[in-house]
Amino acid sequence: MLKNKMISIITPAEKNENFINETLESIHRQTYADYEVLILHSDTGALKRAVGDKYTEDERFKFIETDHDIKVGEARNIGMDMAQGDYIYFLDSDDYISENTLQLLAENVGDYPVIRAKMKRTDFGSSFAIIMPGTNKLKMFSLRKYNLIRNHSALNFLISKAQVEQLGLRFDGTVEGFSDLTFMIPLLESVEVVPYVSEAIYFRRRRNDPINHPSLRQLPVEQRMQDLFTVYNTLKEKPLSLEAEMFLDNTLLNFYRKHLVVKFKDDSFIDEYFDDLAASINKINPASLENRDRILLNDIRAIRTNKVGIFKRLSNFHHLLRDIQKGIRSKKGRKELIYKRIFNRMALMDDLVMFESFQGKAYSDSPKYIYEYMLKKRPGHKLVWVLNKNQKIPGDPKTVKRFSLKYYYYIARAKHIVSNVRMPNSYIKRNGQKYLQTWHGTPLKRLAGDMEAVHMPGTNAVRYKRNFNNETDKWDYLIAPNPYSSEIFKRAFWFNNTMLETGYPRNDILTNDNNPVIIRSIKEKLGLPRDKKVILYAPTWRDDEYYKVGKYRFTLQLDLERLRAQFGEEYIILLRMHYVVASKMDLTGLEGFAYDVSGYDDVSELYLISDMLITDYSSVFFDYANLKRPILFFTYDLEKYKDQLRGFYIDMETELPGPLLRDNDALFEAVENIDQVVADYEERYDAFYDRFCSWDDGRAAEKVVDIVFDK
Ligand code: C2G
Repeated sequence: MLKNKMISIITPAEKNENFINETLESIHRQTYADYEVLILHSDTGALKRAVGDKYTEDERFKFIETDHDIKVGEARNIGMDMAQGDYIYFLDSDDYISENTLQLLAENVGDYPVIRAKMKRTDFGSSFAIIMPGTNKLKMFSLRKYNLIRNHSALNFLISKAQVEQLGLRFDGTVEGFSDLTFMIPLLESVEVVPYVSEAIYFRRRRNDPINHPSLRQLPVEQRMQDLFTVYNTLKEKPLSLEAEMFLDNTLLNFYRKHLVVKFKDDSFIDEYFDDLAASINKINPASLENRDRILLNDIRAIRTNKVGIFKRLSNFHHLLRDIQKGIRSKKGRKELIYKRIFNRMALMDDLVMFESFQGKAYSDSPKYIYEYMLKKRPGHKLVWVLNKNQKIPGDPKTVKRFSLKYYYYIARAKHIVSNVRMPNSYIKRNGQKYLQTWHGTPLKRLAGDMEAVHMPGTNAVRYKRNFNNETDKWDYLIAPNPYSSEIFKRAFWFNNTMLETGYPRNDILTNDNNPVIIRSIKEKLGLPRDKKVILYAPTWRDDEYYKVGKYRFTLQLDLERLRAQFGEEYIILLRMHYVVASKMDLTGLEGFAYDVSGYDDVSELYLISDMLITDYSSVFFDYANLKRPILFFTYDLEKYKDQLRGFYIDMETELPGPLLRDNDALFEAVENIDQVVADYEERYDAFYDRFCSWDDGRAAEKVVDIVFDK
């Protein structure tokens, strides 16, 4: 019986070369063998080479060459034209199905023209799931059958080819989003019931790159809106059942409430799209508006009577209400409300510059050096610092705590903002405002857009990248410390504003102040002995070791007792934890040898006074190399860090200016024989220096200020 049911699986593959192997593998593993797979791609030669013999030698897998710029709907139409099966099944080339999905569909379809099975969302990287045997009972959908078009998609329906041909079903090949509706609505209109089998599972991969490789749902709202209007208007031209109409109307109204209302904050968006919106809203069946709330109905009335002015006022008023509702819930919310509604409407102050380093945790990094240069060379500016501790700093500027009301006041009014990390998501970049992002290190670990998975608490890859991209869109200037970073930043931050290829202002002192007098004065400030050499231990943080969001754990693997026993006569050690690490160190018994300098503001000054650096995957070594002093890499968790957490841009084994040391024994041996290590790594160090330090000439702050602040 099953023999007669050949299934044509239609799989458009454009731009999914990275994922398709798992898709094909899941087809290959099916317990049901009577199928063909139509794989559509613009370069089938390359695709075949990429997927390998297993599929190219199996004649059920058919590779069909298409134009490169056709949309998924059009590719599926081409697939349907070529399909030879009794049934059609759409499988996207970044998704996969469990082993018995086709079999269950084929066994249960009976004489029904269409059957549907279960969808599950899965994260990038998840593998095949084991499905527990279930009851295998069919559920029947009749009036509610339209609700089976989850996410507006034709996926995981097994559809009789005869039915498709008889109805002349096509996808709308002109749109990216919602194209399945032109296929699905007439199909479901033509059947009384749709059986549903919950054991046959289709896994939808949650895409992790909404900026460069968005899934259809991740496309910009403007585009999805236009697509929805096109499809909605086309479908509404023909007579429809009330249920189908209500399903379509709901789709439109939900999209309006979820996405358009947010966009309508901006009056110019209303001006641009009001007419298109009105054209579709006017087609809504009155039955779909029953039992809707007043706010929505008022909006709809204004749209239907074509009153743009009233609609704008309503929209502004609703946003004000929403802001107030959101704002009054918390102290921070109230401040943000005042920020958005009051401070942001006051004029920008042209002479005001706001500085921030590591979220107000320190007076440090490039913002500090840009500030100090401006203090000296650019009088006439009002300079404000974000500092969470009460501390006195040169120039005695106004200081504000991050997230205080004054902080919001200044981020609203400052003409210039200088920061080395991201601003809060609530920061609204104003017209005329200039945002100089200094960033805080040459990247070794993969950054933002280049990250595959995100292992930090409280977020996921999609949200992380979206938020990050919203932030980088606000940057007018970004400092690159070297050509290597410039290239990576452009890509990983999606950055195409002004790249300041100047080197790092924070490294100016490594050139200008590398002398005994300054070194002695810093040591005195820290209360360090003068007669001992200094080792600086400055590791980075681990994405997956934390107490809570933003507070990370660090377990010291360095054997301090042994270090003192072996090297205490000659050296002292400074322990410098990353600024997100919240663990406190207990150095009892190690007084006079180990010093916790994690709270010291400026790590650049610590570089100056150290004779040797021990680090791991922290960007500190790129800066430290300016001093041409020895660097050791204590990388006891290299595999985990590299493969599971982040991935690196450079080859740690061959490109670093010092040795990788996996345990305390190896580390101690290197410290013992440091002169030999230096000699062994001389050539690599020179190459490293040329590649990463050649822009740092002691004048970076000056160059940055000259470009960003008119003389
Ligand atoms: N830092 C420090 N002490 C440490 C580690 C880091 O003061 N023990 C400071 C240094 O200025 C360093 C910066 O924080 O350059 C960034 O630290 P990384 O360890 O490199 O980690 P991260 O904050 O994740 O930034 O492009 C750079 C990356 O974004 C890395």
